[in-house]
Amino acid sequence: MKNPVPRVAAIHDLSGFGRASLTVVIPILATMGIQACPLPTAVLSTHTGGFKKFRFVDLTDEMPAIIDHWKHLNIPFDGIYSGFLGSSRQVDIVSDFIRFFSHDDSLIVVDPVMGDNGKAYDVMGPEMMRQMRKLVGLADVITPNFTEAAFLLDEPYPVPLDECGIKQWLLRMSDLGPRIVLVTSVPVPGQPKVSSVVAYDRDDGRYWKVDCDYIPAHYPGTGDAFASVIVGSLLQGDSLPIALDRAIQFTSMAIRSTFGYSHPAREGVLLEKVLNNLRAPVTTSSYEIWE
Ligand code: PXL
Repeated sequence: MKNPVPRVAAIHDLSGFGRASLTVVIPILATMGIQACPLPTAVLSTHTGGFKKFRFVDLTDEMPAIIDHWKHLNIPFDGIYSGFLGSSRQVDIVSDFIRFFSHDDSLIVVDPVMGDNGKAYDVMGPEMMRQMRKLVGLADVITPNFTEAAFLLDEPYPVPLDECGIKQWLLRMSDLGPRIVLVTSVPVPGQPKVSSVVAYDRDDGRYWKVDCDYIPAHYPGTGDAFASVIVGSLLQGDSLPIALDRAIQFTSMAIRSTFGYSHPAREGVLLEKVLNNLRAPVTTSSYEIWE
C-alpha cells in the first residue's frame, strides 16, 4: 500500500547546535509534506564548521541494531537520503540499508558530505573519500558541492573548468552509478563572484545550469538545505529543472534573509523564518538548458 505521506529514511548526523544535517533535513521535509525517519550516524554538540572542542559521538556500532529493528518492522520507504556519515565503516552499513529497503519506485539520494571550499571537514579522511565513491554508486541522485565532486573524482581543487570540463566531470560522476548528478558551488571562470549549480540526467542526456546570487558570507548547512529540497521536490513529482529551481530559490532566500541580520554565520541560516516559503508554488524560473 502506498504511504499516504511519503516516507524517507534520513541517514545523517544530529548536531545539536548550528543548524546542519538532521536539524535542517527534518523541518524542510516535514514542511514539504514528507515524513523523515532519522537514522542518526553520529551525535554532535555542534556541527564541525566554526566550533572548537565539539563533542562527537560516533554511532557506527549502534546503527546495525536500529536498522535490524526497522527490518523487523518491515518499514516501507519511498526514499532513502544519506548525508554526513560518522565513520567510513558506515558506508557498508548504508549500502546494506539501501539494498534491503530500496525497491523499483524508491528514490535514493546520496549527498556525499565531505568538505567545502576546497577543504575536507575536520573529521573526514582519505578512507571516507574512497568509501564515498562506492556509496554514490548505489544512488539515483547525488548532490556534491564542487569540492566534494573533486574528492569523488580524485581531482585537485581548485580547477578552473570551462563548460566542457564541467560536463566531463558530470559524466564521470554519473559513470560511478547515479542517474542524476547535481553539483553546487561551481565557480564560473573569469567571474570570481558568481557560482552556479549544474546538473546532468543520464536518462535524457540533458544538462541544466542555474547561476546563483553572490552574498559575501558562508553559512554551514546550506548544502543540507539544498539537497533536502531536491529530495522533497522530486518525491512530490517535480521535474529535475523545477526541483533545481525550488532548491536554489529556497536556499538563496534563506541566505539573504539571514545576511540581513548580523547573525553569527556558524549558527547557520535562520531557517525558521523562511520554511513557510516551501509551501508556495514556484512562480519564477531561472534554470537554463545547457547545450
Ligand atoms: O552541513 C554539512 C555538515 C553535516 N554534519 C556535520 C558537519 C557539516 C558541515 O560542517 O560538520 C557534523
